[in-house]
Amino acid sequence: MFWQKDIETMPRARLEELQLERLRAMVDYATRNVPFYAKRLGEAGVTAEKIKCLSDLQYIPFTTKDDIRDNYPFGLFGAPMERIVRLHASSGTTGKPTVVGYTKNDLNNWSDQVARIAVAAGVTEKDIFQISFGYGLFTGALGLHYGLEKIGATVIPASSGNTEKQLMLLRDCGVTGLVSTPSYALYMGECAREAGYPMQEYKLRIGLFGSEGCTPEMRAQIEGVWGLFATDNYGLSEIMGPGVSGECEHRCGLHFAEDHFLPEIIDPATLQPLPAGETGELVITTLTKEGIPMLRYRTKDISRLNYEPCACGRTHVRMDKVKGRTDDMLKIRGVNVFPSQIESALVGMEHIGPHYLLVVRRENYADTLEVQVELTGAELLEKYSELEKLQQKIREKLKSVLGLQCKITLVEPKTIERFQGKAKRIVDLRGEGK
Ligand code: DLL
Repeated sequence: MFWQKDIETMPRARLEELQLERLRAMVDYATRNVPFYAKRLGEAGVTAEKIKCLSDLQYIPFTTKDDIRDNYPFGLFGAPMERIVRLHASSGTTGKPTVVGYTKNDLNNWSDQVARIAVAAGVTEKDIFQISFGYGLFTGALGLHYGLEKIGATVIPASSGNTEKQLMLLRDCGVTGLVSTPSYALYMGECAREAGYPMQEYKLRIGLFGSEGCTPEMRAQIEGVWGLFATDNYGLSEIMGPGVSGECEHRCGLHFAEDHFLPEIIDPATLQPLPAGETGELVITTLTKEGIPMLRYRTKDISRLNYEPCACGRTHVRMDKVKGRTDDMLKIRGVNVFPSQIESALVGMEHIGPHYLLVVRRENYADTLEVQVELTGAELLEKYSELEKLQQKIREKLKSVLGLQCKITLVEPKTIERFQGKAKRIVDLRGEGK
């Protein structure tokens, strides 16, 4: 099923023509309306006329989160405030937030982009969706909200928190679709099992999960608990919010809304564009955004682009599930470690739950990685030799996946913190001399 079939299945040659046309217009728009871009592009000698093909994108300077912060709050806006109808801000916890603005056209495009990924996952107007993202400056809740309403689905703006009430709404309203982070969906599942109602009383059939990574192993657990079909969707507030890319029913990569966003992969060390098919940092240029145009925004997310045609008929490029962030990547004794690798190795192992915490320390000038893993039942705590065997098994598995010796700590059920928004799984104590 498609939301905007003509666009989603547009032949690539035509799509690329459209992108080129829009890229030129965007460079012109940014130069005329945003003094920051006028200066940056001027210094780099880039003008709309000089862009002859899509690969000329490489001459445009990058934009970073710091650029947005340095121009706080509205310095990068491309439209005057009377045309801005909504503000959002990023979920970052340090310093000033990055504020983004939307015109009416932006909101209209945004809801279509979200509707596309929802319909691609199988959502119809008959669905009743509970949105368990926090409503507020975060783009997740309102982004999904308007996209789902546009399709005609019923939307319950439950927001995050109060898990008991969430479960009551799911049951009493016959909710068929859930929007949340994958970690919260898993936590709700745990609570639902404990609440004692038969799981058959829940009617959930589709989960639209995003805003944080979710390994296939973790997804299988969520699907197992709820008996639903889950898809992954990606986005970031600096570019729009959710709806930048999302999986179709084949779940073999996230289709990018390429008529609105132009993706590239660069080497984060050399900043050079990488050839198609290589893994690196995702960089995005908005092609239609008026409120806050972004030219070559460095997302810090690690992914790969796949231009092979997809069985669903969509022609828009697929990005791999985000492997991690360049700033999430842990360097432990010279080895690059992504939390997602650890998650894949742990989830599904017998006796342990899907919740974990990574603690990095510096001891005697060497980095150490402690992996805290939660037991599913307390009975094993009594059996010391069994515990040791399990620890050994996890240690060996991680050694073979990461090539690194880790300290494994098994902790009692329900002791690792649960999150209603994005999960925080890393505690890095190296800067604290511990
Ligand atoms: O998280 C937008 C969003 C909301 C996307 C709801 C999907 C669903 P920010 O708060 O600005 O925006 O955070 C953006 O979150 O750069 C990624 O590192 C991460 N992220 C978002 N979606 C995914 C995903 C929203 N599906 C940052 N998989 C991004 C992995 C994701 N990471």
